[in-house]
Amino acid sequence: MLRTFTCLFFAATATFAADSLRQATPWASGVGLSDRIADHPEDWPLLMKHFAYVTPENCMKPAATQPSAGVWRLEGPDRFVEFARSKDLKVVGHCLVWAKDDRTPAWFYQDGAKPASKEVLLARMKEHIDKMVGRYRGRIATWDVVNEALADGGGYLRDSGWTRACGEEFIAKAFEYAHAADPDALLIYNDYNNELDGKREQMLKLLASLRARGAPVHAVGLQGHYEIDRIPYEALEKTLIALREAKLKVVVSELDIDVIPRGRWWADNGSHHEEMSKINPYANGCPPEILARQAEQYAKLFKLFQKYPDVIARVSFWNLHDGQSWLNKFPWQRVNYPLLFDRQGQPKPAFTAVMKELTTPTSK
Ligand code: 9MR
Repeated sequence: MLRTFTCLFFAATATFAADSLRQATPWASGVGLSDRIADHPEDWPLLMKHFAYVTPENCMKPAATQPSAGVWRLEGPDRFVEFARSKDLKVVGHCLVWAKDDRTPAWFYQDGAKPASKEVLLARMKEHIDKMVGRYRGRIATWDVVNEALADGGGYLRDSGWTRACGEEFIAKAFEYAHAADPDALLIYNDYNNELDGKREQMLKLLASLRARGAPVHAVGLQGHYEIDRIPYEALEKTLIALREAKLKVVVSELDIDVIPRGRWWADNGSHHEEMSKINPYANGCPPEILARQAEQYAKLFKLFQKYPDVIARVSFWNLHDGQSWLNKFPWQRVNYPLLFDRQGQPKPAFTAVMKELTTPTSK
């Protein structure tokens, strides 16, 4: 009798865990979501079954929240936060400063006809951060404070209105202001390709410098926008080890695996754009062998993550299912399949492979 009960108990536990990502991961399970999630009840069951943390895809960005000086658009973020509260989901605020000129509303940098001074720019940044972090204090426990400040292709920081006026000080200040506005919030530095050799060293230099200034950085976001057959497992592992040594937590903040390689889009001064914008190989469905390869590569990624449960605090996907992925539109229009769930919200081979990896004790 007891044995039967025990078996049933374990069978039930295993079935439940093998079925739900948020039950199976040793870290928090998250997802970036369309800002209109509150209007889409058809997405709620999938969302709540697998994810505990939600990041609004666009509505909390500076360009959306304060498009011109003192003009605030907070209905979208308010609805998002209220929706999350009603479903008992935790919100990742994204993002307070996006250190790219095309992502920062131009007014931030201008003071009449001349460029804003460091003092003016920092005062504007403080006002923005105070408003956002203060408004959601107690309701948003995690913030992407600074996004994408590291330069691509070597060097150190990305050139932007922020660095031109403030050097690297704006990054430390952003963290100080966010911490002052909510001392309980977990504060993240978020970037892409920061696990790669080269950009990793730039990041470690930045983190050391922030630490020396006493800036309250609690975790690093590795966005994890990968491409099939080009997942940088080794570099990623080196980065996880380096961040463990630096005593920083890691969040994989925007995970996906594009099945249509896109790297060449940025090569050779953009001269391949015209040719590439015609590439749409899977418009009528993704071949099973591609989905199988993607599944294998996702599983290998999760196998690696599982070696670092003390480092990885959260893994968030960027979008709920293939039909909602930003990669259907960026950098050109195509039908893409980067996530664990298909356009009907059904589990793909990648989901099965990841769950198998997470629930098979021998693979750890
Ligand atoms: O997925 C987002 C897309 O809908 C927006 O048009 C774009 C510009 O705001 O940002 C995308 O999300 C980005 C995220 O905010 C930061 N990391 C890279 C993400 C993909 O570009």
